[in-house]
Amino acid sequence: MRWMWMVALITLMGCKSENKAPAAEGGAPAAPSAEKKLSVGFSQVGAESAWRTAETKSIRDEAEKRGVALKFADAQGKQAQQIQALTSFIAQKVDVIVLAPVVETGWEVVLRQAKEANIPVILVDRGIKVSDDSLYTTLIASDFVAEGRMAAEWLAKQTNGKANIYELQGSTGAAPAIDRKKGFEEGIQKFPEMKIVKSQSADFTRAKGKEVMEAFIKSDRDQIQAVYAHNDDMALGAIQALDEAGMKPGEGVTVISVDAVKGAFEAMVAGKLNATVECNPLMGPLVFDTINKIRAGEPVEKFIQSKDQLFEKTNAAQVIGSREY
Ligand code: GYE
Repeated sequence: MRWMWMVALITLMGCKSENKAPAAEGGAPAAPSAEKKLSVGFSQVGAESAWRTAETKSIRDEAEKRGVALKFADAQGKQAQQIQALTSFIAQKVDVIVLAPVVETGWEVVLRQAKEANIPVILVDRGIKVSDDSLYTTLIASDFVAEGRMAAEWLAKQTNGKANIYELQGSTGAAPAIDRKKGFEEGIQKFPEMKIVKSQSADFTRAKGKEVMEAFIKSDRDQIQAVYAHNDDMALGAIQALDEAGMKPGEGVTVISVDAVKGAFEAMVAGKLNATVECNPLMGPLVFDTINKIRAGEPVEKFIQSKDQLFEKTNAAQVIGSREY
């Protein structure tokens, strides 16, 4: 009788062991493999323009599609808030940081902390100035100098190399504002009768674009022949001011800007904006493909450039239907 109990006991132990997870090294059963989600901290400039909103949507949608745990921080245009967000991402030990830096300078300390924590940093849409470029892995952006040059060359052709130009600059200290200005000035250099008469920041927003244009109209109404805006939102604000002053934007005053957002195409179809240089914000897929490469230890270019093209009011109607942002 006792032997029957022994057989039952041994059999029972054998069954239970078959139900256990396969023993890991050293005999302890391995925990069920719950794949750890990739965690990414994304510090965004803010929501100052339609372009910015499109960029945010592209990155958040792609994170969701790929099952990435995205920690999103909107800095309302303040660098201090971006630095605070990065510090928090480091403390939370995210796998990767994605940063759209509001301005070019002031990043060394926090990026050094990220490097010491072995957290790779990907810059999107705007570059930075640092003494050690190992502080970030790559920059995914357009070439803003080339965009400024493209705008200048188009305007020179459109005005036969003669125009009094009023410039609406982007946010002070931001890479696109610095470089779009630089490229535009290079582009008009060989046209002595193309002059930037006044230039002022309108912070990439539609409201400030209208405000600054109203001031230009008040002081220089009869001199204004062309407007160069560093983004479409400011151009649309300027167009509103020119319209209200009866100055016929798109005909009496030539208007060119950058971004190529939907609102710009609508203004071109209405004949009020003459041209816009595309700056593609739909970076989501490329950002996460790049993250995968970095985590797989594959080499990644220091600068991954988005390709841009110019759209004019003459072809806006054929293109507007296919625009994604
Ligand atoms: O042109 C503007 C946004 O950094 C390229 O920022 C981006 C710029 C874009 O506010 O609309």
